[in-house]
Amino acid sequence: MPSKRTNRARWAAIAWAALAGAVSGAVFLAASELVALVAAPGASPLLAVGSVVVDTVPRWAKEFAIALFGSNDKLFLLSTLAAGALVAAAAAGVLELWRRWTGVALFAVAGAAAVAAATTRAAAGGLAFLPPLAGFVVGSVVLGILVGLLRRWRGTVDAAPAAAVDRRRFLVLTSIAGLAAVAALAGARIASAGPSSIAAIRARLRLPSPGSRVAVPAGAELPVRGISPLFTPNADFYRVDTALSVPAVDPASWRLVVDGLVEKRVELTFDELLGMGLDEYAITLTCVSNEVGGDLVGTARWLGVPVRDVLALARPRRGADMVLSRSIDGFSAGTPLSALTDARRAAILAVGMNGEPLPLEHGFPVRMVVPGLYGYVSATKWLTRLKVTTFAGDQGYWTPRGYSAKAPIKLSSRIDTPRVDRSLAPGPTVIAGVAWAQGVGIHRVEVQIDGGAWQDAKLSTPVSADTWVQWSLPWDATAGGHTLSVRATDRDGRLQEQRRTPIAPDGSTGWQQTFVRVG
Ligand SMILES: Nc1nc2c(c(=O)[nH]1)N[C@H]1C(S)=C(S)[C@@H](COP(=O)(O)O)O[C@H]1N2
Ligand SMILES: [Mo]
Repeated sequence: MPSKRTNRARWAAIAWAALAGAVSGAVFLAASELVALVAAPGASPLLAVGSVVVDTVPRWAKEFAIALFGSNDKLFLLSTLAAGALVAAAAAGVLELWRRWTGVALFAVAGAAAVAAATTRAAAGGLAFLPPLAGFVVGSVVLGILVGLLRRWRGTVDAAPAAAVDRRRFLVLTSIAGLAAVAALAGARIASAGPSSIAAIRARLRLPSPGSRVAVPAGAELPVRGISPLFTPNADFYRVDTALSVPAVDPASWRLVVDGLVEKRVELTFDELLGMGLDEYAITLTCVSNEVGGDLVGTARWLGVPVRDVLALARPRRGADMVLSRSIDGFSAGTPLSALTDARRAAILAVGMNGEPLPLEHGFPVRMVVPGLYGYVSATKWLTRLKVTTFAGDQGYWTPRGYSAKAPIKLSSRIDTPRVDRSLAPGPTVIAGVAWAQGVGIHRVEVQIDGGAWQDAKLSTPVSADTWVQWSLPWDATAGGHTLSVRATDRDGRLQEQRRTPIAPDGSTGWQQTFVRVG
């Protein structure tokens, strides 16, 4: 029967082995991040595996992460993956102590999975296999050394002088490896978060001035504190995409390919696209994931070229009814061909946003913007290809993941102020917000206070039918709790749908209701 003492010693050895494994795992990750930094940007195992997770998680998991963490959902995913990797690495340490090479074998499985993930990404270069491979080699060597030292230390009698030496060797080497891994990981993060060469190229880029600018009529902006500005500043514009790291696309090597069901395959450079003539368009962009009252909506002055001008160069064939736009990172959106060729609809390839080149996170150097269609079926960022095709033969990224193939933006309205989370003093105040009905325009916005009569709000002068309008209603707020509701009617006389429906499969409906406490 093993004594208490040997039992305790066994558990101590297992704990040390787990630590050695976790440290070796950190070294694995750090080595691959460093190699990724120089040899194959974007092929970091964590990012590559994370991207595979993003592409394969069920819809409810994605919605849960966004609901819980908002724009931090990516950080949450990467932290979870890193934590999982360290736990697995600790297990590899214990395995390696139990039997030589078994821990290394576990590292090999992880490395192979990471190589598979990195090399199958849409943007993968020829060296994408290198970072995970380098990580595996360095991580396994460290694992072998640390567990070897641990064996020698635990194999000797505790009191023997040799044990003290082996113990010190193990502890010193484990600490050094751990600290080096943490330093390298932090360094790699800082280096990849710092201003990239593409950010510098963007900063130097001067776009030609537009042939026409957005005309902002008098009264387009209501002077109400707390209301959404007519044009959302780039820094505040919502961001939604599947990219764990922002794709770096150099305009000098950027090409747009137009192919598929066309008379002539067309390839355009960035300068050729700019040469087609740029105009400015005020368009409200909306995400299908926007809950009623949510903030995944924004308006910008987009600078761009009509998509129909580019399609005209390629001459779509009869029978085509969809354009599959593709991003450098593999995302794709299926847009009705008719929405892109319709001369009354300003579907554009945008290069500028609110007077600047597109920010990197918003699709630099070229993205699509189509008024009236949710972003996932139209607004492809980091655009590289337009494939003229059919709905019968092709699908955009989100269609097999539970969202409709076609998704016009639903008429909606939002209360910006007063806000649930701010206290309000009794007395005269203003209830205000925004409303949108792209392509049609807003006819009326009504507000209901505490279940009373619906009251007409004042509307701002619309910039265009594709732009949201602001609305406001003066209110003499009395002390106590109040319920505020809003609903809009479009210029075709259609009232905003009252029934609450979820965002999937084609956008939320319902009237926003908020509760405010006055006094
Ligand atoms: N390459 C790429 N483009 C994309 C997406 C994406 O995941 N990848 N998401 C789309 C979605 S769902 C929306 S709502 C808009 C959001 O654009 P924004 O991030 O500039 O606001 O981009 C669209 N374009
Ligand atoms: Mo979206």
